[in-house]
Amino acid sequence: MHMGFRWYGEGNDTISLDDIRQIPGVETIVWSLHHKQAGELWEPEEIEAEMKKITGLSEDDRKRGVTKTFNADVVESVNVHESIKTGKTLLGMSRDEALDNYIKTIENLGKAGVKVVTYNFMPVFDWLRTDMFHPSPDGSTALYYDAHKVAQLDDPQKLIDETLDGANGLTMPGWEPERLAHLGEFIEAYKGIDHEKYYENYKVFLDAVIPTCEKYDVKLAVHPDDPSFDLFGWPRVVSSKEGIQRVLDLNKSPYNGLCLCLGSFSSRRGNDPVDAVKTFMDRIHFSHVRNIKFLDEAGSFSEVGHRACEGDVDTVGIMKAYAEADYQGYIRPDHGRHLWSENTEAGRPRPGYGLYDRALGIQYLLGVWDAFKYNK
Ligand code: DNO
Repeated sequence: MHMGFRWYGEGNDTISLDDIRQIPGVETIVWSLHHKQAGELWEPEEIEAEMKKITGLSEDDRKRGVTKTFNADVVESVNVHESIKTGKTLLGMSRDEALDNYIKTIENLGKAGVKVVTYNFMPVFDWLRTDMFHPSPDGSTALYYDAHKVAQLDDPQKLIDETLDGANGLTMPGWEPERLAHLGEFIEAYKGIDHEKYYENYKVFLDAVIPTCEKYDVKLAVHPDDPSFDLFGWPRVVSSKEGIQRVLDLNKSPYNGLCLCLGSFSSRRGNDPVDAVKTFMDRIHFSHVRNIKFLDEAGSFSEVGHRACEGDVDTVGIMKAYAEADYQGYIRPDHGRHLWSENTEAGRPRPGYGLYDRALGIQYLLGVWDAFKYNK
């Protein structure tokens, strides 16, 4: 297993590579070209420049005697253009054009040595919460989902505005304001697209992209829908064990795999994360391990620390399953709470992406991993 940490890049993250370097056990920097819009081609020079920053050391580092370096094996994410998800020309781009750019991007990443490319197939936007800095009982703040609030909303625009406001001036992947300015066009395009049609469009995507993944040895890893149920009448199809199985069956290549985020998957009542790890083990290329706590019958939840007893996700069972299978893929903690100096208006990080709780999470996950691994 390779432990990773998501980094948004120099000048775009509140956390430095040097700080991440001091978290014991981190091998992989999970990265992306965050200035790229969905559908854009990633050029070889841009890829190389970013990877060099991640895998190298500065002159100053060397002078201080720093020798620890990272690999840049995992990209999260290359986002999928809405024209691919809907099968229609959108924002001036046809499905074929978007597919060509995706395929060429995979080729360029593979040639540069990237091993795993993460993406999601959620309609219109990425993960959704109703409060980015919700107070927790211990004085920290965390991401929070109020099911009542979402149930009462029929127009997603209000939540989009609130989410962008809550981002603390930092960009959030899948929530690009330029793109979401076209919400009306998306709403039109998704009319009449049910789950069956969405699976069909998904298959077109996989069948187009997977041969290039095989050729350049890049594993494709889909992130479950977050939360794992339909929103605003748009179809979500990576939300349950059956849904995931169906996606894996759409194209049976081992390169069609998962970034199994256990926090997202667990947001749907009845989903069993430990069972999912065991069931899909040979198609899991990357995994996010985190915890949530349900707060009411409607399914509202708050994110909590990574320790199993803090919430409703059995993070011990998850790490046990990975350790017993001697999992060879990548793992990262996800969505830390905001702690200490991060928890002031001035110091706030990108929601869910502070330093301290993810560093604490890594130590917990590695502790559980080591306990099971060495006692096998
Ligand atoms: C949430 C992340 C997601 C994930 C994408 C994958 O914090 O796990 O944004 O990166 O859904 O494309």
